[in-house]
Amino acid sequence: MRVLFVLPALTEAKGPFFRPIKYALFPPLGMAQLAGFLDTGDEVRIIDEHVMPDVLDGYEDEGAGLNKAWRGTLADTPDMVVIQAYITNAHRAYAIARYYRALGVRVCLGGLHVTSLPEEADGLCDHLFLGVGDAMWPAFLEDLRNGEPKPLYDSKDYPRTLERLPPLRRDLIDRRLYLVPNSIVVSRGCPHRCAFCYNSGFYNGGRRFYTQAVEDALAEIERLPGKHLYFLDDHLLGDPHFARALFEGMRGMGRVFQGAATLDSILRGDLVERAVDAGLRSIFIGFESVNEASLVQSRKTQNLKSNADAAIKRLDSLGAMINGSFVFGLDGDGPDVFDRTVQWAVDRGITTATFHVATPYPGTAYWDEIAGQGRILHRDWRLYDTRHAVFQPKNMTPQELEDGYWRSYEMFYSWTNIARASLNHERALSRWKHFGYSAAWRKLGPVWDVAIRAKRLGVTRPMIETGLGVLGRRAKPELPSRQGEAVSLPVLEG
Ligand code: B12
Repeated sequence: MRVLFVLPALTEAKGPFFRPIKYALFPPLGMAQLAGFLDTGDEVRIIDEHVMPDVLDGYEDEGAGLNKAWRGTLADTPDMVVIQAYITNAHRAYAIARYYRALGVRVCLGGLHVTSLPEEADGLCDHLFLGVGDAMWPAFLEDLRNGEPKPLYDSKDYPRTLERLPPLRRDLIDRRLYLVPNSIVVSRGCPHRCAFCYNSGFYNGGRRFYTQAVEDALAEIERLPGKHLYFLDDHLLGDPHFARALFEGMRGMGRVFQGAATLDSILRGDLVERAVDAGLRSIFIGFESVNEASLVQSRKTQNLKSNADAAIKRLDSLGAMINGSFVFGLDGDGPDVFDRTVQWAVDRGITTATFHVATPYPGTAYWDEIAGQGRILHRDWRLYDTRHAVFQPKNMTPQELEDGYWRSYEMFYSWTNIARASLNHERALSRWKHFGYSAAWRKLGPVWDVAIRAKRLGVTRPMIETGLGVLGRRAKPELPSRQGEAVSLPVLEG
């Protein structure tokens, strides 16, 4: 079988003049995972439109033909096309599905967005997949071999497990195209139930949080070259037993890594010390809001119960940088929320901040609430990118919300605030680390862009590692220092 996997990109990621670095951060792990289930005799290719030529010419639904870059390749004559739709790329995913369907190619469509709104995929594909793919995808392949593939597969009808998965087909990924080819996922889902999170709908009807076997996770890590890893798990510390065993296994591997976790997990036991000991250098934390009413609305109970200052202090004393994530426009927020949030983050020495315009995703409790109140402004999913106000906020206008969002980035990454925030660390080394890192990330955009266009991201990696080498060193001398470098990337900025 000739199988083409496609991760479609949204228009912005394909801009002829500027392509934000965030689209070249991570390879399509979901596609590489599904490709792992195919037979050795199958011919397989993954196209990630974020970093490769578009599959189709033009972004119009009608009349788009195969891009000449792909003529004469597998993309020209596949037997089956597998497409992943997330919210902002859904429009593009549907165009690609239509194109191949019209050619009579078997089209499989899955991913977060079609799981929330399966009706949108009606008539666009031969097989629709709802939910996480790891168990239903091999079941589909089996049905296909037996000549009885079904039109609809739902992950709630299959066991949810990461045990005994075939290794990801990383050989299908061109590492040179990504800044962080060593991204890795060792779990699915999250133990929490925040109202705005896609998890609430995606993992319906079955296990909502589960991990790989520790040995499998360690084996996957061993297969990755270099030092730096980025765990894309929603909550790396979500299962303390698993996390402890993982960090124990990673000790001595000489890795440096980044990942995401919740506030409460930073304060629980000594897990975070074990993580730092294993190489954790920077952590993504969803603080979400400085307003209690907004935290209540988003059901972020783990934040309400936790002492943010204590968690930040603890990470600072361990030399781990923080990428804080904040959402604006929840019902507890008024027009003062932007200044207050930036001030809060600067005062606490948060190294990098990721701001989001609150965005109700279909399938979430937050969507149900806002849509139920008739506050959704439109359903152009391309603008559901957490930078546009797509709903009527309670205490400001949509324009005020968007303006405040952009202003927050400007304020947070002003030289004055970078300098101020840098000074809010206990140790001098952490202060320099903070200053160097946030300055580099925010102010060197054009350099990244050139590197992306020249497909030379691989070249920039050691550059950053060297640049941050000294800075990544452990702040606490009594904890054994295993390695010098850290690449610390904030992720998923809007
Ligand atoms: C990496 C990443 C990106 C990368 C690109 C995607 C990539 N390379 O895969 C980048 C940085 C470009 C990106 C951008 C955005 N992202 Co993003 N991203 C992620 C992240 C952190 C990891 C994705 C991943 O690798 N997961 C691990 C793999 C194994 O899982 P998977 O990709 O989901 O694939 C599995 C299933 O979905 C399913 N599946 C998927 N497709 C198909 C197809 C078939 C046929 C089948 C059978 C199964 C199947 O099976 C796969 C294997 O189990 C997720 C969060 C997360 N933990 O998943 C958010 C996430 C996907 N992103 C999200 C969002 C909102 C965005 C943005 C739109 C907004 C933002 N501010 O970040 C932007 C887009 C920017 C814009 N301007 O519009 C949301 C999506 C919500 C939704 N309803 O669609 C997520 C879930 C984060 C969140 N918590 O809200 N993102």
